[in-house]
Amino acid sequence: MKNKTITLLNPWIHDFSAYDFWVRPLGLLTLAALLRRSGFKVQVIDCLDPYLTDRVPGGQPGTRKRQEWGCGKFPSEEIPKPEALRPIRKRYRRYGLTPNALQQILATADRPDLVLVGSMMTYWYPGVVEAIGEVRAAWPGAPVLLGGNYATLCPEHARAFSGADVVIPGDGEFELPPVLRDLFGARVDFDFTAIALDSYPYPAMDLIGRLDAVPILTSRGCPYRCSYCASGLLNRGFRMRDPLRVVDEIEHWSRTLGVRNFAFYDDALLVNSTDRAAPMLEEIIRRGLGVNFHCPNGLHLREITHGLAKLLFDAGFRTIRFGFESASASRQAATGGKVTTEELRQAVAYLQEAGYGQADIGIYLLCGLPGQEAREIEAGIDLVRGLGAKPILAEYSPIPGTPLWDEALRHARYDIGKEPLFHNNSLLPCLRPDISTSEFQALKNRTRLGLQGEEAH
Ligand code: B12
Ligand code: SF4
Repeated sequence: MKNKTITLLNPWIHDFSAYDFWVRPLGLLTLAALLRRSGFKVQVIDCLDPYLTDRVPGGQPGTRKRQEWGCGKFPSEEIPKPEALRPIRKRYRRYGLTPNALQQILATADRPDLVLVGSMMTYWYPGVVEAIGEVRAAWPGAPVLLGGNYATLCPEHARAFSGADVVIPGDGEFELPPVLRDLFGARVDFDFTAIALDSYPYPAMDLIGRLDAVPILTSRGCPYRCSYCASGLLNRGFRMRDPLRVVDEIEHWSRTLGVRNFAFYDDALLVNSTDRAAPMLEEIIRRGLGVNFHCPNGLHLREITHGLAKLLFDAGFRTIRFGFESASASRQAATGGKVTTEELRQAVAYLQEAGYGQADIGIYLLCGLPGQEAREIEAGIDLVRGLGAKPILAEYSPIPGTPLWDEALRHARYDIGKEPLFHNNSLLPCLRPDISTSEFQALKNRTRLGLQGEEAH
């Protein structure tokens, strides 16, 4: 496959709001590394890369407001809302490169033999459609394959509306080889062992020009099956890496790219902590890497012990977030039993002993679940604040195929079954109609009461 070029494209985000919490196209970069190892020439274009405009011929560097820990604002511009969102009284934006910058990048890139387009949130599909349109205009006739979470969770919608030639649900490393064989007429071997994540090459970070932070995965999937979560639909079981190989990877990026910030993208970073997180953290401390770690996804409170809390602190975990979701014992049990209130209490005490302050210990509380009353959300906020941690409201995004989906369909204020735009968490699609906007705002304000060092977003 030496003479074939494949372009991997990470599309724009179209949304009411978006913030770059270490957002990188890890799935596409993983596929790029596998394709490169099997002999293809690959190029990556990330519409969300804040530094990509520097490479636009004759282009001006984009406006970038980056924070010291490697996250920051995306450049953005207001765009018309899609028809379905017209009644929503919020501004709608395209986050990432301007279309003009993308057009220039496409015009000067090598014309590929194939384009692979990724996708993340289901309700970000208009950015996918627009990006595919630009690819079609720049490279007429080049085949376009679409994969990623939107393609996996809403395959029929993606087939009808994305404009891609082929929509491929599931993990690309398993699904792509037969498609590539049919397309190029030769066998493609990604040369990895399905169960062993350590047999994968490192994601092709070097194909992104400049990085403030690198995403890291120590595992894929999760052994739990919470009713609101898509992890079980997106992954083939729970696959784990050797913790020492993870530290090798962190050290590799820190040495070769000079990156000081790492964001764990795991669904279940702390699960089986004795065999995984604890040895990984001990090794990070032993090697004295001196880098910062962030966890934009919720960690498992149940795993926190006195020793693990101290290891997290000593190893440089700064932004720690945990999934608690609800203070209601019946909700905890009905949604999958991943944590109890007693486990929250104990974990927060251990984290405080380890040195974390109130603003450091972020506890996610799901809000807008089907049928959920305001007082359940309020009780969660008060409990978390009372324990000396920081409550963070996570608005529920209904996801097709999850156990809670049918209930979500019954409670939704919009036609979520037909239109993925309505899965958008910021629309709170399943919020009870008797919770008014001002009451919800009061709940949000309640999370901030008395908190020191509050983040600006
Ligand atoms: C990291 C992450 C984030 C990061 C950002 C990630 C990013 N790069 O954009 C942050 C923290 C910002 C985030 C935020 C949120 N997230 Co999130 N997030 C994830 C998470 C855990 C991992 C994604 C990832 O990189 N996985 C690892 C890589 C290797 O996998 P991958 O990208 O899927 O790629 C593989 C395949 O998809 C495929 N593939 C990918 N591209 C292509 C292309 C082709 C052509 C092919 C063939 C295959 C293919 O092959 C790849 C390799 O196997 C996923 C869960 C998950 N396990 O996917 C949730 C997930 C996507 N998030 C979700 C949710 C609900 C949210 C929030 C709404 C949470 C909240 N209530 O606040 C917010 C929304 C933010 C917003 N502004 O709207 C939901 C999806 C919701 C939806 N309706 O689509 C998910 C699925 C979580 C879940 N378990 O339910 N998230
Ligand atoms: S524990 Fe977290 S990742 Fe696992 S199924 Fe539940 S919400 Fe999803």
